[in-house]
Amino acid sequence: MFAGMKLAVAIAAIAGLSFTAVEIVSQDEARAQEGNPTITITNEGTYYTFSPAQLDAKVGQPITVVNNDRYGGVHSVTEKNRSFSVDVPPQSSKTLTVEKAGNYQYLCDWHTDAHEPKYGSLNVS
Ligand SMILES: [Cu+2]
Repeated sequence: MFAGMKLAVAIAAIAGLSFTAVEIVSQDEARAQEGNPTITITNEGTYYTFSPAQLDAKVGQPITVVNNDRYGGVHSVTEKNRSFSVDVPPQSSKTLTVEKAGNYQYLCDWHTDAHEPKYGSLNVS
């Protein structure tokens, strides 16, 4: 086998392996999100967003709050009447659980007017 051909085979093998690895990670993430309701905070233009804007969860079920703010800000998920609140440092996630059923509106305590929409909705049943 020529050296060039060996290199091509090696590159193809590495590319194949990394493709498989990426595939496994994304399936795990999909499975994690299925069983675990997740609120993701991101930047969209000049505003921050809570995604999804409306989320369903069960009483006592862990809700993951992911802070993907690429500018490195701390954000929170704070219920309008402060029945629950969690601060999430940049590029990390925290778990929130709500122990009482209800339809809650929450905002970010750090930037009350910089999230669009201002309130996210969390329906706990
Ligand atoms: Cu914020």
